[in-house]
Amino acid sequence: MLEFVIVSIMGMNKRKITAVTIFVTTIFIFGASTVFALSGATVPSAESVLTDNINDQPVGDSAEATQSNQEGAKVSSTTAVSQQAVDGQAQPTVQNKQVESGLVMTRSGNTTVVTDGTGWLATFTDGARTVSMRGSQRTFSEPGAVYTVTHNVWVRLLEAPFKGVIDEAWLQSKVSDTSLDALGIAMQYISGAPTLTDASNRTYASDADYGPIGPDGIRQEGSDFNDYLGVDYDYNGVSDSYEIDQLGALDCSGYMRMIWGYRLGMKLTNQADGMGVALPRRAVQMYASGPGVATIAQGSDARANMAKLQPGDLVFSDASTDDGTAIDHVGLYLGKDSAGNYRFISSRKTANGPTMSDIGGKSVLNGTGLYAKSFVAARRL
Ligand SMILES: [Ca+2]
Ligand SMILES: [Ca+2]
Ligand SMILES: [Ca+2]
Repeated sequence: MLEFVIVSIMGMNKRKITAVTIFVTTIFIFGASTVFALSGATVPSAESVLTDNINDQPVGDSAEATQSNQEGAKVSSTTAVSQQAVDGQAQPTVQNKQVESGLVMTRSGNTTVVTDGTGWLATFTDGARTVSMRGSQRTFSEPGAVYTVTHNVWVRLLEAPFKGVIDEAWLQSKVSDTSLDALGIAMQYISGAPTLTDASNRTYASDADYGPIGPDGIRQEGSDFNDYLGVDYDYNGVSDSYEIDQLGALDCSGYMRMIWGYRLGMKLTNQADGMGVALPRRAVQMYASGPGVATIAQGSDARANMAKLQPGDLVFSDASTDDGTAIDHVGLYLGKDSAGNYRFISSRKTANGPTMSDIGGKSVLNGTGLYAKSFVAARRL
């Protein structure tokens, strides 16, 4: 790891050296295996998290995307844009340009890929707020994990779903941003993660449980982000009280709401229908009506489309027959692991919380494990 960092510094400009230096310091202090569970991140207060109305339902549309190659020749193509996330106001127009910064934008399907002199820099997806971008190389691991995930992809959130126009100032600011991204935040809840508290001494990250053990001896679902925090949460005037026996616990969908909602500020709802703008409580609802776009649609051959996945995508499984063929599990795709498998992280009963290890089923989408066989869909928020 150290060798990599030194090589990187030699090839970087001054601003990036600063970012990498911070990274190196973190490694020295904490060790590479848990570094991503430890760095600081913005922690909103419960009151500051969005509780807006979500009755401004977006209007579906499809739009014409225009692109040109580096030489300036115009190429037009029709691009299907998410019906949920595009409000029909703006027509996506991507103008490839050899800008001052040397960035080149290229349309590919429903994505816009940005490259610079070094190569791939970022990928924007029509209708999605998440942007994957190049950053320092990281290794995701947890105590006892046999397989790790190493790559240089960081996942950032746009203020609004992407409509085809790249804000270069935003992109530049995020490329040099060393604050924790969605993947880094996700690692703050794994086994062995340290307890982190906010200004009011409330624990906002730690080795999370899945839920309390029920009368049947099995860990119970039902632990949402506010149960973990021990705070009542207001949804447009309707308060959801926390349950004291679920303090410090996150079930699979509660874990996603903690990462994307409480920590990153995405809208949350207590309604079954997220209307494409808010993250509902349950996995099945997140897939059906959460923000962003379904990058792998339920009903398609999900396993044949795994190559479409990007780190940060929500991945859904129908792992239990208790609810029939409904989606019943959600995880976060991390990337290809050290064995070349499509590895994700999710909160589950057997592991008593979030894990990227093969506890209670392999945390991979390919192969013959429980979650591989039951993998049915993906959504990019
Ligand atoms: Ca609860
Ligand atoms: Ca099911
Ligand atoms: Ca745990």
